[in-house]
Amino acid sequence: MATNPIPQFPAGFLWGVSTSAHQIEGAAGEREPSVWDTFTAEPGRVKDGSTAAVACDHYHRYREDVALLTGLGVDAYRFSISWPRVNSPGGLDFYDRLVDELCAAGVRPVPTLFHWDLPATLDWLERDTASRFAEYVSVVAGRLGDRVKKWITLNEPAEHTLLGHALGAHAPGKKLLFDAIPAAHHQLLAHGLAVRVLRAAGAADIGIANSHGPTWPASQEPADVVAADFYDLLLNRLFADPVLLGEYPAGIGELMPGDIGEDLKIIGEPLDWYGLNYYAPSRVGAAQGAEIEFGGLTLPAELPFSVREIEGRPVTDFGWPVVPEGLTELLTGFRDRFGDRLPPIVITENGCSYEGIDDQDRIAYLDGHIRALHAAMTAGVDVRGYFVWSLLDNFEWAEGYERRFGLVHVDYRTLERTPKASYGWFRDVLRAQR
Ligand code: GBH
Repeated sequence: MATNPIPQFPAGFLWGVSTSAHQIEGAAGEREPSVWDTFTAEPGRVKDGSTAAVACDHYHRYREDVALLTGLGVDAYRFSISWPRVNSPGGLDFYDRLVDELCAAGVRPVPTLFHWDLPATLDWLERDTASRFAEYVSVVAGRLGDRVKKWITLNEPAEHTLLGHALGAHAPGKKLLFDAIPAAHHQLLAHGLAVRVLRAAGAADIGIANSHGPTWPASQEPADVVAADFYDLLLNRLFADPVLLGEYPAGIGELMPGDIGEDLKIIGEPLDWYGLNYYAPSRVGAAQGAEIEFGGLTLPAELPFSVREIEGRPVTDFGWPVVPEGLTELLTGFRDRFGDRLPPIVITENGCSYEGIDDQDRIAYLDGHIRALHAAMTAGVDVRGYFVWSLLDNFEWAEGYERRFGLVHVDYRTLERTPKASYGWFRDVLRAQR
């Protein structure tokens, strides 16, 4: 591990950690069901057969978790608000208490309004879900807007579309391949409507958390280059272009439901900042005409690309390669592509899964990525914050509890929290920045 100190970031740079409601809260009986409750109840959907009924029991232990944030010394905490909980009696009271606790601790609350736990009665393939979302956002903003200043509309509509609606690996478990595209459009529309609702409620610090990574062609063979470009279109441009430019990339608009001209104006509402979740780049080549197992997923043979291994790199427990300079490339690439249409960036997630409490691998991962971020800033990219995924080990979706992303270890029998070596390391990094 590098021993030279991490370079100094500008004053006011926002340091934080992230979580999401379904992954940590538990107390599933105290809210309406979400699509994830329905999905995890079906046998074989989650690798270890677990559900998030209890998870980290954060719903009952949030005070202890806020104390962990204070101990860490972060400026901000990114969490998500569960829409099914807000729909339930007393649900909004929980977020009210959490926000109060954070404010009292001097930690800025940064809620995400949707992180994949859609109420079980709703469906992103229905356009009306976007309007329902706007109504829900208005209720939340009305209650929390006096204390919450920084808002995130959606988390990773790309993953929620791809994994949840195209491949069936996540809730709601639909395997529609390209027929999943309307679910992307309706989430993006929900994003734009939410921006308008938040603006009307006086919010002036609004972003989205989109998942992005550089796409590297497997070779310079035309078939590989074309396939990689298509993958980049689906995972990166399909979700960045409408938000930042108010238009879909060429070739995609035609797949969208109906006349979307007005929708694009809504989706392209200007943002105060753009959130990027970065984990790893992807190496992509031509389709191989067969199913492939990759990164915990089974990719069907019908896809017009194949995802390949990035060789010669350490990998996390999840099998994802560790490529810190991919973050520099991603950031400079965004700056070059979007120019003055790009608002300031915040890294809303970055992290890795490793076992163990003496997690030197996680320290090395974070150290490398924070330096790579600094390099992008030195190259002129305007980045205003960095959030580690995640504060706690938690329910890692289809992987259940087997993947541990936390700076804090959670014993799922006793629910005891134990700070890992990386927690102490990050605390010291933050102290050195003051
Ligand atoms: C995020 O998704 C989620 O927002 C969060 O809830 C989740 O817990 C966290 O990340 C960890 O998974 O196989 O090398 O090509 C992350 C989406 C999709 C990013 C798969 C990395 C594959 C890397 N991820 N992608 S690789």
